[in-house]
Amino acid sequence: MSTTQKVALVTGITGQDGSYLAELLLEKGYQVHGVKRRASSFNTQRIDHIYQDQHETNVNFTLHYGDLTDSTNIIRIIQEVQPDEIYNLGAMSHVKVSFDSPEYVANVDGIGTLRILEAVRILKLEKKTRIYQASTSELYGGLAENKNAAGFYDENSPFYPRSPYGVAKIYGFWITKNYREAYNIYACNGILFNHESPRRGETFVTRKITMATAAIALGKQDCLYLGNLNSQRDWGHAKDYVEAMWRILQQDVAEDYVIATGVTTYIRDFVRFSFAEAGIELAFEGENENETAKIVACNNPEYQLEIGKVVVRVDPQYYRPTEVDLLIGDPSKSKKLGWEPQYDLAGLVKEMVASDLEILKRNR
Ligand code: NAP
Ligand code: F7E
Repeated sequence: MSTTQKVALVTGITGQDGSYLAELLLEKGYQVHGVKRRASSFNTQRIDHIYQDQHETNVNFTLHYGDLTDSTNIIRIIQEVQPDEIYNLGAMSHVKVSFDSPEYVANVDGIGTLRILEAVRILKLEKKTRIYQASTSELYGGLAENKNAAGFYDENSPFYPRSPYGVAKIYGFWITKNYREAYNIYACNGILFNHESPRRGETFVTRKITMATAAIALGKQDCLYLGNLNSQRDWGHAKDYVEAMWRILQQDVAEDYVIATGVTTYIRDFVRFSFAEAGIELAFEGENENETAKIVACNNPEYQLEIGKVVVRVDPQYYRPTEVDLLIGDPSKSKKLGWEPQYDLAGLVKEMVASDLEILKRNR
């Protein structure tokens, strides 16, 4: 290892963002350490390719067993690794599930952040370790009156979280800011709006839709059941967003940044775009629980689909006790980072649908 080689520690490395960030940091010449949870079945699918590549040379990529609910392993790993940068991406990240496990989410997503900050404070490493905290647009809660004059959420917009996930993450946000101010620790919040990819977990709405598009096109699924089609999200690509995380930690002064596209889209329209990507045109009718979408045209001769068949229905079991109706972020400040996303929504949908079609065809 060269003496100038930077060392990064990534919690949540087995997740969507962790896997893209690990690739980016390795490309940039970092030594990357990741924290993975012990599980009874494999949980490293998103990073196996990195592990295998690195196995040949076996120098720059190391995984450590650990959990954000356990201070002892957090302290030990940080002491062993002596990181220049820590990216705290580990979290129970599913908003709907957070209503079922609120205490666990508070422990992992809220107190887990404190454990990282406190370990860095206690250990007094020789290096001035920089910390990135994975904050979220869920902090805003989607209240219309809290948008800025231009109609966006920005770094100064008030927070009003609407789920145990959002409430836990707001603790993570403020404790990060407090450790920066109280102890002069270089710690930043990236307030990231939704970002997706072919590696997105299959129960988040975009991936659920692109997988169902592929499965319905190939005759493997009859119908896609969704919850609230009327909410709106500002969707970017995870590959672009991990680049922003890295840039946030390269600035002279530690600050918080909104990372977003500035464009918002209804869930219903994402469904439309996804099926259109496979050559299937849908028409929606009805409202709320009674809303459905049927096939009105299919211009892909590969797929044997019945025109008029209903392929999307609403199932209220996917509704949330409190919903975030609208998210749209103001990316103005992120321009200071020199950050420009490479993907737009069309490019994102195209890549996700193509990937899911390929996965399902391979497993035919
Ligand atoms: P993800 O795919 O759900 O990944 C979450 C990661 O956290 C996984 O590696 C998971 O491990 C790990 N994890 C869960 N519980 C843990 C625990 N108790 N201790 C240690 N690690 C634990 O999430 P993501 O989409 O990559 O998001 C990364 C981070 O950004 C999260 O903090 C999320 O809340 C935040 N965020 C995401 C978005 C978005 O749109 N994707 C937007 C804003 C903020 P397993 O693989 O073992 O489950
Ligand atoms: O839901 C609606 C749902 O679960 C998006 C996490 O990464 O981004 C993510 O949180 C919208 C909501 O993401 C279904 O009600 C309709 O309005 O894909 P989602 P999320 O809740 O926005 C933020 C920024 C994070 O920080 C989180 O970690 O889609 N929706 N029907 C549905 N959602 C799901 N999951 N499943 C449905 O069937």
